Amino acid sequence: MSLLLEEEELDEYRDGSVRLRNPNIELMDQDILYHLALGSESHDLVEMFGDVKFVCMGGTPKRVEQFAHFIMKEIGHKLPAGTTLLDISQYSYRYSMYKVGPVLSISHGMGIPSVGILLHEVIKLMYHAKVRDPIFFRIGTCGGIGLEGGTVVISEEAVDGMLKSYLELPVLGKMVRRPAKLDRQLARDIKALAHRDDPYDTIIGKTMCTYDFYEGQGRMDGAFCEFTENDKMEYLNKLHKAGVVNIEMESLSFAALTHHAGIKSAVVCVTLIDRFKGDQVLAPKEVLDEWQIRPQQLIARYITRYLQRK
Ligand code: R2B
Ligand code: URA
Repeated sequence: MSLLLEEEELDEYRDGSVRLRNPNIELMDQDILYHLALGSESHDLVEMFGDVKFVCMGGTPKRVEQFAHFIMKEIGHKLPAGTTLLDISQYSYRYSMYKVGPVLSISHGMGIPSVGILLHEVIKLMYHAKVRDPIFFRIGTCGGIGLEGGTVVISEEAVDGMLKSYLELPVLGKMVRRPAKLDRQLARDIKALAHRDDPYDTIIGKTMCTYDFYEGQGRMDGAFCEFTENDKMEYLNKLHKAGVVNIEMESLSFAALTHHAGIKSAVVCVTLIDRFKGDQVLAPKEVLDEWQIRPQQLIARYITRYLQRK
């Protein structure tokens, strides 16, 4: 039997604190956030993270380090004299995490399992640190469908490779489904920050999230391919007709787990390729690097405006 979890009542969380939905955690003597190299007893998580408002995730350690430096400049955050930005999770050898005032910048690796493990631990981190109303962003890359490389896509919802808008996870031998919902108002607010004279488009659309980069995304250049060019184009056209504008590998879990925790979230990715035109990512490295700054700039604008309003 599959279980679609109902819309939950929010009453007990009106103060904005993060909903864990796990009665076991508060009964534990300590909670080790293993993949972050942090623990609820070994670290003063309220002191270290209590002022966090924004959690920004990206695929690679390098990109999130760059984002941390970039956001530091944008919000005018000053580090104590003689200190530099530190990878807080360096000894996990799994994920990288940087803190710049109210902003956490964390790498999530590739794919649903990797981002899912991280989200469990970061959501618990928010809970232990008593953070209220955090906003989570995924800042990433994707393939576009009928979009030029360098286009910025803000996801309105995430669907899987079968166009289903929920995450499915086998738990104790039963399939658990969680709706992959993103905050539509947040998506519109981010879109409103795109500049009219930006030399690229910024759009809102549906995002397909896959379990694989090659066959799962209809690529013909993996180690295996058992379909034809026609089959592929038929599938991409079907996606396009269904309103899917981009393809990546984390949004389904990101949307489902943040929604389940009652956390506002958005996914903003830049396209590296138009999948109607090919499978291989051919743009030169300098071009790819410039494109990847675009979603960072948009989120930085959101964060800066938000902090100015405070
Ligand atoms: C986008 O890029 C990665 C694959 O190259 C994957 O993490 C994703 O979602
Ligand atoms: N990331 C993906 O998952 N797919 C692409 O085509 C490009 C980046």
